[in-house]
Formats: sequence, structure tokens, C-alpha cells
Amino acid sequence: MDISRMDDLVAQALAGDRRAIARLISTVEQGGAEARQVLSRIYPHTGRAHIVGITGAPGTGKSTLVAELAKAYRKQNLSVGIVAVDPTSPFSGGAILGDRIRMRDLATDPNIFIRSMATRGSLGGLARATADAAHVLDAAGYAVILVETVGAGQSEVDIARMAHTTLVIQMPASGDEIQAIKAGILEIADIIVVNKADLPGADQAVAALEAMLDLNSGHTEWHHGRLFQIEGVLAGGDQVKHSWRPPVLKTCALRGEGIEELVQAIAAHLQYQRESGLHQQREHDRAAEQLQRILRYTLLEQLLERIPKHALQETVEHIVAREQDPYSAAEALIAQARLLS
Ligand SMILES: Nc1nc2c(ncn2[C@@H]2O[C@H](COP(=O)(O)OP(=O)(O)OP(=O)(O)O)[C@@H](O)[C@H]2O)c(=O)[nH]1
Ligand SMILES: [Mg+2]
Repeated sequence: MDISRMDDLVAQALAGDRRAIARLISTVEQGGAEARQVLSRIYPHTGRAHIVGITGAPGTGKSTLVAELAKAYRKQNLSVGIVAVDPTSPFSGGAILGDRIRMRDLATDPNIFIRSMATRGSLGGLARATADAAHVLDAAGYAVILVETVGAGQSEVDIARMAHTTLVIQMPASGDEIQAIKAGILEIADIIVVNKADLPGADQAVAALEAMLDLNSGHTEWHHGRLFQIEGVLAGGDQVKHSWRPPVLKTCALRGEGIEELVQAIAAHLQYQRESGLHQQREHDRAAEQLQRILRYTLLEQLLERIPKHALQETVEHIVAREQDPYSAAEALIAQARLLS
């Protein structure tokens, strides 16, 4: 893509042109130099949206809930961007947002933009691509951005890093199952939702989750302090002390029940973050982390460009043969690259 074409696309996307937005998301999804050029152009226009992550085990009703949330925000006259990382039910299949009718309702609304992410990305690229797609929608002016990911370890943590507010979706289940997921939930949840409240066991699930939160309430600091800690020079000043206790809400997304309460809780979380200074702190941590990631990546690329491939391979063999240790080997390679520069 030449530069003037990219400038045009960015200008159109900023003005809300849907085709341009779609094109830019595809570009950032692919990564590489072009993606970076797009991201640097849109960056000054980001930072306005409320990014809400929706995560949880497969089939808990995340997509159905996302559709209901989108409808509720539209009633408030807010525009909504939706990014879904959804390997089990791609949008192309038509089943993604719970059912076809829900999906069609949303897809025809010009103030809703829905995008599903390709799950076969480059190494570790999915979380980055998802965040970048959300940034494009943010720049394009969508007020609320709902990001759905299937909860599976690292992807949950990644989405929590990017989102301002993270919802963890649960459904009524046996006590054992609740126990099994509790560690992960406490790390990332700002709001816990027990969906499918029409099914038996919803109240027990809520009680179990509340009990779990009680156990954790002895800790003065909740999860963000840990999650966003960054080592080294980029670490910020004092961590803001905060005391947000994730509310546990019941919903029945299928019947649109409990959605207003959920929308209120999401708004309350944003307000809490702003008033406590946590919002600023998280923005700071996100920027520091992003800068650090880019620096690492760029420096590594530059280094690898200067070291001949065979030298790397030989070094690996030396390490395997215990002729050299990886620490001195790395130092030697860096020294060699400096000489070559
Ligand atoms: N009984 C009941 N079923 C629900 C409710 N919400 C969603 N479902 C159903 O649960 C199934 C899964 O819903 P989805 O919204 O696709 O769930 P999901 O979490 O997005 O699923 P994946 O993206 O595949 O992980 C569908 O058949 C929904 O109709 C609810 O409140 N009650
Ligand atoms: Mg889904």
C-alpha cells in the first residue's frame, strides 16, 4: 500500500467509513511494517473508547451477552465496536452472536461494527492483533468496544491487560468446577457474571463466587497491582491503593435479563477507576509495557540482522554440547553484532 493510499484510508476510517475501518483492521491484523504505519497514524486518535473485555469458558453465553450489551448501549445512543476471538463459531458461520437473528439485528445497525479475528495468526500475535483492532475502532470513534475472547489461560490475562474493564462469564456449575477456575478469575475479573441464571444452580454459583471473594478480601490490594507490575526502569511511581471488589451479577442473556444492572456495573467500574486514579495508573502501565515490548522486539530484530545465521546455529550447538553457557554466548553474540555495526 503506498503512503497516500494509507493516509486516505486512515482519514476515511477516522471519519467512520466502514470499508476503510475493515481494511485497516485487516492491515493491523497481518502485523509487520504496514501495520505499524497504520497504528502510528491512528494513535493520536485513540484513548477515548471504553474497552470492555468479555471472557470465560466456551459456551457460557459470552456472544449472546455481547449482543445484549450492544443493544443496551445503542439504547443509550452509544456506538459499539465488537471484536470477537472466537475459534469455535466464526462470524462467517452466522452462529457467533448466540443466534442468527440477534446477529442480524446488530449487523444492520450502522452504529455497530462487528469484527471477528482470524485465530491462525503469527506466534503470540492474536492478543496483539485483537488489541490493535480495538485501537482502530477506538480511533474511528466507537464509544464502547466489546472484546470477546474464549477463556484459556494466557489469552484471558492478555485481554485483561488491554481492557479497561474485564467481565468474566460463568454459568451455573457444580462446586468442583467453580473451585477449579477461581485462581484465574481473581487475577483478572473486574466484574463476575453468572449467566444462564435461568438454569438451576445459579444462586449457588453466586454464593460460591462471593465466598471466594471474601477469602481474598484480606489482601489489601486486588489484582491489578500484580498483573501490571513491570520490572526495571519503566516501572511507574507508587501503585495506587485500591479496593474494588468485583461484583457478582446474575444474567440470563437469552431473555435479556440482568443486562441493565450489568451495564450499570460496567459504568460504575469505569467511574471508580477514574476517581481512584487507577485509570491513569493502568494507562501508564499499558504504555510502559507496550513501549518495552516494542523496544525488545525492535532491538532483537536489529541484532539478528547483524549476526549471520550460521553463527547463531553454531552457538546453539555449542550450548547444547555444554561447550558454552547461554549467558556468555549471548554476550559474545551481542559484542560481535556491535563490532559489525
Ligand atoms: N439457558 C440459557 N442459555 C443461554 C443463555 N445465554 C446463552 N445461552 C445459550 O448458550 C449457548 C452458547 O451461547 P454463546 O453466546 O454462543 O456462548 P459463547 O460463550 O459465546 O460460546 P463460545 O464463543 O463458543 O465460547 C447458545 O446455545 C445460547 O443460546 C442463557 O442466559 N440461558
Ligand atoms: Mg462466542
